Amino acid sequence: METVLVYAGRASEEWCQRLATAAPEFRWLSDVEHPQATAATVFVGWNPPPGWLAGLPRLRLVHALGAGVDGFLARTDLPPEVPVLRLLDAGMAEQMTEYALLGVLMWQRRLPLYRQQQMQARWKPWPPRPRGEVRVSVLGLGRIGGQVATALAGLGYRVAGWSRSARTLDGVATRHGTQGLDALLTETDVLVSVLPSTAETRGLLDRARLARLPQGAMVVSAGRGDQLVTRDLLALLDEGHLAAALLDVFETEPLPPESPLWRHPAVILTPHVAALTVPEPAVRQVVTHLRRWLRGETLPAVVDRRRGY
Ligand code: NDP
Ligand code: OXD
Repeated sequence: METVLVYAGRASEEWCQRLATAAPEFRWLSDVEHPQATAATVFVGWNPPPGWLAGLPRLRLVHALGAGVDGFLARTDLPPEVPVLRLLDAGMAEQMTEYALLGVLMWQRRLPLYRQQQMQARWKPWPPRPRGEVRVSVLGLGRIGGQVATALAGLGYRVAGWSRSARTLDGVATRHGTQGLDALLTETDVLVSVLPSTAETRGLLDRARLARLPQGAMVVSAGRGDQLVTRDLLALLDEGHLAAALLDVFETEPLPPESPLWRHPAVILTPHVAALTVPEPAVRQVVTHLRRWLRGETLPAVVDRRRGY
């Protein structure tokens, strides 16, 4: 019987019980002090404390309880030969679509401008912006971003998308590569980033790229915070080139109290909640993946460590 160690902070025991109920053929443990813990061959969880995985000498597989694995790949206690699996959508794409839509509607219905007018007690209506004229660009067209882009296109927005390799998506004008990005930015009213954090995406949205967005554009950042250069974003907001930003992810989380983002009038921020892990589909997926792994079958959720996602 394979032993699986589970860690999810204060929710470790709850996750452990859910997983044990769904797959009793594994021995599930959430207590690292348990005498059997060092026998664990599999780790399932999120953000274990630094050094934690070094206590598992027989570790052969890691399954993240999330979609982005940059945190796992940056660890020094995770041997490079141990495969890392991740969640594939598992209920997160729908939430991310809602989050993106929130940003798109803010821009479409001119909420940042009406907010400014409200502060000045100014009553001034503006003409409507038809959906078909709102240009939304989604960066990252994977399990989550792909669904965000097609859902927004289905609602009637003019959607473009960007990925590393060439992709085809119904109703979405797709581009890839650096040149593809530069061209796409000039035709974007609302930029939605759902990219993973990798060596290639870190610092991607800097002043030069953000300045390519048309005057008055808006940024929605929900992939990883290190893609967006905060000081460049703030400068472009202060200069009035960008209208607003809806931010869910940050280079340092929790966002430090001294960050100017907290109090900037054109920024709305949320504490990394754009798409939370949903227990039922996540448990189903983890169990399916572990059973396939046990049978020696091909796994669809293995992270490519060289690519970084
Ligand atoms: P996927 O791995 O399925 O998709 C990643 C997408 O990003 C792919 O389309 C990929 O291109 C593209 N991409 C990666 N690197 C580059 C690059 N250098 N240039 C252009 N495109 C690139 O990931 P998911 O869709 O499952 O998740 C995406 C990210 O969303 C996660 O990594 C995580 O960081 C974030 N996330 C945030 C949450 C939140 O609550 N804020 C919740 C869940 C996830 P290609 O198609 O060519 O491979
Ligand atoms: C994830 C996240 O990657 O929560 O799942 O950001």
